[in-house]
Amino acid sequence: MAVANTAVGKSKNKAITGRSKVPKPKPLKKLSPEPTSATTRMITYSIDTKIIFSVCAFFLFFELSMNAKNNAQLQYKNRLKERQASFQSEELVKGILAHDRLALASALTLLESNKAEHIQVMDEVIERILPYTGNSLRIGITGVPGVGKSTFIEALAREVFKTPENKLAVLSIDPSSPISKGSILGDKTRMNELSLHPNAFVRPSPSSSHLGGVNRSTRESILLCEAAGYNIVLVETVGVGQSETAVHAMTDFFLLLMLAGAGDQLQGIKRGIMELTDAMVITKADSGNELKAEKAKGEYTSALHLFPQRENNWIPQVFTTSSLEAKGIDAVWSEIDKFHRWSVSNGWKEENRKRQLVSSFEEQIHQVLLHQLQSKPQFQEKYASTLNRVLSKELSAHRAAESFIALFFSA
Ligand SMILES: Nc1nc2c(ncn2[C@@H]2O[C@H](COP(=O)(O)OP(=O)(O)O)[C@@H](O)[C@H]2O)c(=O)[nH]1
Ligand SMILES: [Mg+2]
Repeated sequence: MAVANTAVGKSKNKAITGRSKVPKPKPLKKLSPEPTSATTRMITYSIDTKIIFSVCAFFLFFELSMNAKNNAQLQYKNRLKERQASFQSEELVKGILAHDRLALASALTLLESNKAEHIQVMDEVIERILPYTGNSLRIGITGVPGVGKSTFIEALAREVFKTPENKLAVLSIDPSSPISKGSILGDKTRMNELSLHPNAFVRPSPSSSHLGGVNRSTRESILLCEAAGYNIVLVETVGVGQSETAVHAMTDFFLLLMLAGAGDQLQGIKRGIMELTDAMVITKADSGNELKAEKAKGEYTSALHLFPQRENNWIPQVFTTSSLEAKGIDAVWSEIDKFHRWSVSNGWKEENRKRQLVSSFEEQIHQVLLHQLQSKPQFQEKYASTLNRVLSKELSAHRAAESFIALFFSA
């Protein structure tokens, strides 16, 4: 179109100059033909391409800037979380070392959490309080539900507090019943009377929190209590399942509570647990039950003699008690105290603690390894296929485990 306009303009100028012979006006240059459809397509195409390019560039720029912004935000949030975590762990450590009950309670709550940031905080806290741990007598108490553990602990605490400097922490492992979805330790877990004592700290221990289960969380709960100034830490556990062996592996003195006349079978007490006890207590020796309790004491004393001698040469005794009538509790406490002084003076306490740490370390290796394997995306599939080969008798369990682990280490 621009070309056509110029032609018209030139012929007009010549007419104005007034020359004699007015030249025939040149025929107007033929307007260039209407663009063909191919040209239209080309132009449209080039315009489209430009538009597309610009749009793409815009979106690319937008995306990049958004990404950069998001990354910056994420980094900021992570830095903030880290700072909050270290701030939180700093506060907790300070509080615990200042023997502040609230700080101890908060730390124990965080131990129960599965949130990554809480795990990070608690890992930091545990590491920092470690130098202030270990200076306590750790007592494990086990027995079937209803045997009277919680009531016994309250009665024992009265003995403990006859020495005013004593500070007692009670951790109750309460494996909530999977059927009733409720606590099987019941209301007594709270130990209301004991909880009110200024030198006592009562707390249900997380039965299984993050990586490591009962063992790790209870062990770390014990450490927290020690760092918070408790010189006696008592762990109550139900004598069913695995928790009593776990508790034995983290305490210095292990006490088994039994009912008179209920029968070992009924009480679900395995021979293995009797082998672990440092003392046995026949509970509820009152209300006409005294003779039965004395008889049970004799039977269990003979039964304990049948076990091979302990590596530490300690001879476990059997006691009868009534927590309600405060009978026999003082004898049990003085036995525990005697054991403690004896095991400190002959080095057994230290040796046993060392062994416990070694097995705890080995156990954690298994746990961490398993956790890392489980976090691999192919874990489920490979696990199922390898297990099938074991079930179909194609592979032995040992070979299967080796090849299963190799799958992940070679990847
Ligand atoms: N007669 C009598 N009853 C007791 C004694 N100790 C505990 N009990 C009762 O036994 C029941 C279970 O006690 P508890 O301490 O909660 O047992 P846990 O489940 O082993 O902790 C409660 O009703 C107590 O009152 C005792 O020494 N004598
Ligand atoms: Mg109880």
